[in-house]
Amino acid sequence: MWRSSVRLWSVLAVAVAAVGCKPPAPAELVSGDAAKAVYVAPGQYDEFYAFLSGGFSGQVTVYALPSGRLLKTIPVFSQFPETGYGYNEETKPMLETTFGMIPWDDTHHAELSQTDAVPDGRWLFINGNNTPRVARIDLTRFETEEILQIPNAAGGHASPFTTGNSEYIVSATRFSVPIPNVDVPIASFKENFKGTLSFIKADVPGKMDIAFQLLMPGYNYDLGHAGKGPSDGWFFFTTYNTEQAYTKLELNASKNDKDYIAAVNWKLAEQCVKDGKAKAFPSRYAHNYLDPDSRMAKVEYGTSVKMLEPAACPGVVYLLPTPKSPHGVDIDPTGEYIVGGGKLATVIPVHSATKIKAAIAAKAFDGDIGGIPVLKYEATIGGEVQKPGLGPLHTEFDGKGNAYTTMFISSEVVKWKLGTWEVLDRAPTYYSPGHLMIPGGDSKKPWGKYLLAMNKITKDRYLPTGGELAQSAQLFDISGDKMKLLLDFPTQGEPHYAQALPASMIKDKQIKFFSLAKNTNPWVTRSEAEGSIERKGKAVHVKMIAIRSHFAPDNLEGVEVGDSVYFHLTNVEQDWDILHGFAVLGMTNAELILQPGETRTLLWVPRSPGVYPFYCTDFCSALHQEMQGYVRVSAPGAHVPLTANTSAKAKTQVGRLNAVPATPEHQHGAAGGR
Ligand code: K7E
Ligand code: CUA
Repeated sequence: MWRSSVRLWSVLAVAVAAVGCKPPAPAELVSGDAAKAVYVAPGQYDEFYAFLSGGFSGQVTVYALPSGRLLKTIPVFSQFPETGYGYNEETKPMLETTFGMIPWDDTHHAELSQTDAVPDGRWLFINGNNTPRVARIDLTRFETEEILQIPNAAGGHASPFTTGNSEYIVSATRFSVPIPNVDVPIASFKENFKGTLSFIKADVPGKMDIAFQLLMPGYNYDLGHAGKGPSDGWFFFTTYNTEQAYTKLELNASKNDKDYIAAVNWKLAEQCVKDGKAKAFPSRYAHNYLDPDSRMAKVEYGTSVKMLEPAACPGVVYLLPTPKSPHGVDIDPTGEYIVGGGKLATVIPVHSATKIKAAIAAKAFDGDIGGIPVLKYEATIGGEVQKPGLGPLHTEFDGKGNAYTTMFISSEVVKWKLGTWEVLDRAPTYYSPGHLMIPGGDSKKPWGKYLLAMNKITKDRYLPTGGELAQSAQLFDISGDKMKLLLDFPTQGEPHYAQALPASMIKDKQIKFFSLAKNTNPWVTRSEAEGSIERKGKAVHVKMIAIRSHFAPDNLEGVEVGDSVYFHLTNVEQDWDILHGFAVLGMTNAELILQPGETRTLLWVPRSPGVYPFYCTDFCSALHQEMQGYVRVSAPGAHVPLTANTSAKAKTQVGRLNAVPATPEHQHGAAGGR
């Protein structure tokens, strides 16, 4: 959600008051065949997967379109009880940062990986907005596999937009801060505060890293998009607060008639970095990676980044004046047009890639800022959409020469024509849309059949649910000349951006289970005979299997109050969708959920003597309710023999003190610099 000026908010307040009293959309607004258009009969599949940012939930939600059915939540920057992400020892390291473990962040922009500027179905990227991070989600597992922290940044909002072959994804600092971040007076903003634009190597799983950072003037950076076609090799970022205000921004950052879109020549930046023009800049940041075989996450810390100053690489960045506090910057499928979403502007300004290049060649400059040339507005502007509506934010494209822009204040989606700039159609939304999404709508080849508007206000759209109402998305058919509203559906968290692709691209690539043979978790238990209980000082390690419909071992004795009990469970099923759960009475770190073939570990420190039952929490068979066991906990020093009722072979290992592999915690603590 973007922040805006007092004026805007007062306009908004009026707008909201007005829309707030509106009755629900009259039936005529939805044409007779709308229900049929979104009805997916039982047993049928939808046409698209849509990945919605969960906003302040820190997650990604997966919906099917056109039905609007929720398929899954993918946890990314927040712990998630449905999968145990961030609770079990294997995935806790995913949430590690240089500030410690952060169990909750805010996600804004889902971004599919691309090949030749078209979504390719390999990965989905998403940003952590508060403590700047980017994540990679693997689309064969629907699981977060990698998270990289961005140093020298605060608020990773213009993120994680991708270059055409996902060579890089980017993250721009939202807030300028002292870089390095040291103790200075806030009033020294103009001297000491800077922004950074980070380019992140993203095309090799496990190897995400900061390729370089570009040091920028102390503005706020908002959104970005990569060029393509004639703008290939360039990356565009919106700025606001070019006033460099540090207090009462809603007033003080809305004074300038124009702010800038920063055009970064990333291929030149790459060359300058290769030529040694970037300086090593000591920086600490976490890189977390979930190995697909062991299914264990590890943290490594980076110690330095390459910082490129524009002065050291002339031509690497230009500023394009753009009215007014621009939010989105969106590039049309041909790559010729760069659309600014000037949220306080009265027009939608569109820069032309051809004109930008000509203006650079002709040095059509209006001075410079800290050595960064400012191009003349008239020299780069390709056109303006007149009277588009109020509060333009974000634009996507249908691949047929049309653009669609959300109007936050006038609560509508406006369709307009690229090149002639004429407004073709308007469709009301309910209410105050932020982002909109057309499958592939920011790429070279949009699948321009549907448009999803993600709205900020839902009063009167659904059955009320207390002080907070369901979040909302609205689906439009855009296959004809006029947009047709098809469906409202509720969403989780606050959806900002989303991306979608045809289901056929990834549905047959889904893994069905994890191979037990390939499971390299040091605590894997592949058969009942391998189950065991072992003590090493105060640590007790239990190796246990789960299978329909029992745990083995299922009776444990010899545990003492104050022990650190590690339950290492392996689900030995090798069959699609057969999960088991594991929960122990009084266990403070909650539960485990185990996908077939994987090992998961839970740490439990019992606080009082007694006998504690455990059971399976995922209904797995007719005898699921029989899937249970007991742990006996004795007083410290009671010396009850350590036993587990598995096979004879397993019992011979009971009490063994040596040759205990490191716990996941030890491993992650031992991870060094890189
Ligand atoms: Cu417009 Cu964070 Cu992309 Cu919200 S942002 S809407
Ligand atoms: Cu295993 Cu229920």
